[in-house]
Amino acid sequence: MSTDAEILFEVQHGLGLITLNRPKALNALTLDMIREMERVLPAWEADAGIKAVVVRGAGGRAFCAGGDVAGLYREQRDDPGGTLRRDFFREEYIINRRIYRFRKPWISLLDGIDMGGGVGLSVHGSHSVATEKFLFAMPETAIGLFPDVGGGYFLCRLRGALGAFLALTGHRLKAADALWAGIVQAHVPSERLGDLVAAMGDADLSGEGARRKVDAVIASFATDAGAATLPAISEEIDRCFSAATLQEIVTKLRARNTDWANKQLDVLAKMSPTAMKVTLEQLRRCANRSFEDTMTIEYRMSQACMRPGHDFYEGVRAVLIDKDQKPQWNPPTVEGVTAQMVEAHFEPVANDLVFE
Ligand code: QUE
Repeated sequence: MSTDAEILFEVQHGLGLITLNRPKALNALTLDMIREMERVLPAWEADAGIKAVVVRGAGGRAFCAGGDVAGLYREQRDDPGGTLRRDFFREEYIINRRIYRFRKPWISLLDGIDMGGGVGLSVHGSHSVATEKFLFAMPETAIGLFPDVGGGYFLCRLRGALGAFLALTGHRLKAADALWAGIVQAHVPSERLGDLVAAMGDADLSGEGARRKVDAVIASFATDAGAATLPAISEEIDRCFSAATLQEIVTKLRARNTDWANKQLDVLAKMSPTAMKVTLEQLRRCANRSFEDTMTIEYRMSQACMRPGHDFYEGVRAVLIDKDQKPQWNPPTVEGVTAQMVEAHFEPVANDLVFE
């Protein structure tokens, strides 16, 4: 096994161990990494010698910062006829669904940044463990995208309007808040993760109760994550972010005129107006849908975001390429985003992603 590969696969003590290995890019997910997972995971799921999958990030800073959106940007610029923008989202969402439906424990060790595409590799599995270095966000509206990788599934299932709040603002959560939200199941100190994996390798995880057995092993390493901050703002979040339209959310935040509400208005003012309206419509359409239906909707949305001139390219340029942090959104205001522009993100595409 070469250790300069972007993703590493090992089998140890009956555990399938995946290491995302692009530490300089915070382990951002490439199509090659996705394809390697799709090559290995069906075999691991069928292999009676593998009792669970453990996934982690190399380098000590990140689990996974997201999808390789810079790669998508470069293709649009240098190779407009390329197929990466078509294939990347399709194959990524197929992996997200494979994790959601995986018939063995899927245990994510979240020892650092877990954002966007990283969340899609962790939150749909059976167990997510966060350390003191854990940092969660769905930050896509900052780059003109929407919270994909099944954001339409798990965000809709968070309490109250928390999902809409996280999706629109990209608000970051540490372990205590992620526990409170139900996004992770335990806090374990970073220095204990090696022992946790060893204990998982020693454990008998066979049979029906595998999930509970993994719960017990993780619980034996779990420590207090400290105080959560979300409980104190939960009522305010629900009051403002449960409104049906972006304009109403903004109106409610303005009417509050608290430090917290004004801060949220400042945050929203930086995000793509199109992406925010599309995201609210995503959450509305995905509510109470199956995982598979959600991914079909999100695939259509992803392809709309890849069309030339979409805010996505301007967002990636401003945040990751030129790093000027000054995207020029088009349209520049929420009022300029028409219903027709939003609707265009939900229309069927030529190569629709449909699960039987
Ligand atoms: C929104 C995003 C992403 C982002 C920043 C945003 C995202 C993503 C990255 C990222 C970060 C560091 C890297 C890298 C990519 O940043 O999805 O290659 O080294 O992958 O505001 O959605």
